[in-house]
Amino acid sequence: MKTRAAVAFEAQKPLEIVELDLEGPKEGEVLVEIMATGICHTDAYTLDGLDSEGLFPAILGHEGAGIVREVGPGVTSVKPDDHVIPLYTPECRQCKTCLSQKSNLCTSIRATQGKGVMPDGTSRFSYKGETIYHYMGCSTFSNFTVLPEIAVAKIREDAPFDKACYIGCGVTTGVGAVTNTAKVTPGSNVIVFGLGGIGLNVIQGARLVGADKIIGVDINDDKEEWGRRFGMTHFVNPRKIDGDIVQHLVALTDGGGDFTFDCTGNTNVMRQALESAHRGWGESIVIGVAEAGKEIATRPFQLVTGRVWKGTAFGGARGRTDVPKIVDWYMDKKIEIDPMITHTLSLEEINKGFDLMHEGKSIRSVVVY
Ligand code: NAD
Ligand code: AHE
Ligand code: ZN
Repeated sequence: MKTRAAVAFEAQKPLEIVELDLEGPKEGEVLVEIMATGICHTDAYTLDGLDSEGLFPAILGHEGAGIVREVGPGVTSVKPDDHVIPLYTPECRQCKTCLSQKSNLCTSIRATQGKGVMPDGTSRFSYKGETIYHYMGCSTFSNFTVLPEIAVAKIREDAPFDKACYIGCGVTTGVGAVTNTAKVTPGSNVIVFGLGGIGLNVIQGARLVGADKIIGVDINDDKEEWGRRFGMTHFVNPRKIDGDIVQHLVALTDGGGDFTFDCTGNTNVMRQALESAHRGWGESIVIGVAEAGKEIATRPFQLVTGRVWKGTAFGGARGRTDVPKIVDWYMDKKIEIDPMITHTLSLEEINKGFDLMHEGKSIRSVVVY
């Protein structure tokens, strides 16, 4: 069949809207009509050529919601007309990691996913006979995409696609980092570095679990109002304080944050986040994705004196199990999504979504097909 998609033909070039060829679902796969997709900073990072796994030409996008239109042989867990969210972290329920119940990092298809192909080693997308790679197993910047059955979460049908798509990455990552990874306890002091599409969800997650001080740190003053809107109690712009940001935050929290989160992807900020965690017990969670070749550093003394450095992917969520629950939280108004979707665009306008993100003018842009 044909599908309309925004294709990343090369790094650092705008996406091009073209009609391309899509093969139907094979065994264990489903064809999904994507109804809406968010644009996450990770899409921009890959398009900018900063992803060590980045492949071109590819169809980016990993934050979508849509409808199953066809299923391949052997598919049992979803059927045509089901509403689904694609999962870049699938849940096979059979691999060592899924069975361990210790992590959400299902390994069953990770190797082929990182190579831009389906589990059988081939791509379903082509343009003028040339292979186009899948991205993060999702490729939601295409109106139709093919996904492994284990990489879709069935969701309730009354959830609006243009909001539910954000649960495909940003919402789940931010809220889940608080509830699943850090397990933030009521009354904790929390410090969030980077108040974008992820950081604001960490803030609303911290509010949800009853954190005490919720301190937001961002170099963009416009983010103060956004942070306060979702529960932030204090705002710090590191460029506007006298002296060192870590000392400033340690003083503000009487010793450091019980939990700190990096939502910037900047390795210097990751160090600041670790070092502003409380001596003896503070935990710092890396959410941001750093560009290829970057490394983190700190004095080992920071860990010797009890701070814990952790990371999280997709907020530690087991997609098929947890994503439908997060959709319920949204529909039951336990968490907010609508105000964070600052821009709704057509597929033709998708490059504007990337510009708005780079200019710090959007929280989330959503493309509606
Ligand atoms: P975004 O562009 O919406 O937000 C980033 C924010 O960080 C902006 O508000 C920006 O002003 C702020 N910032 C930049 N440099 C800063 C600095 N030095 N100090 C303080 N603030 C600074 O991006 P996003 O969509 O929120 O994504 C944030 C990061 O999370 C990215 O690295 C993205 O790739 C990553 N991410 C990771 C996961 C995961 O599963 N681990 C999931 C989604 C996104
Ligand atoms: N491809 C990069 C790694 C990128 C990365 O860490 N991705 C996160 C999700 S970001 C969503 O916006 C993730 O899920 N990581 C776990 C995984 O298995 O990819 C690189 O460095 O090669
Ligand atoms: Zn993302």
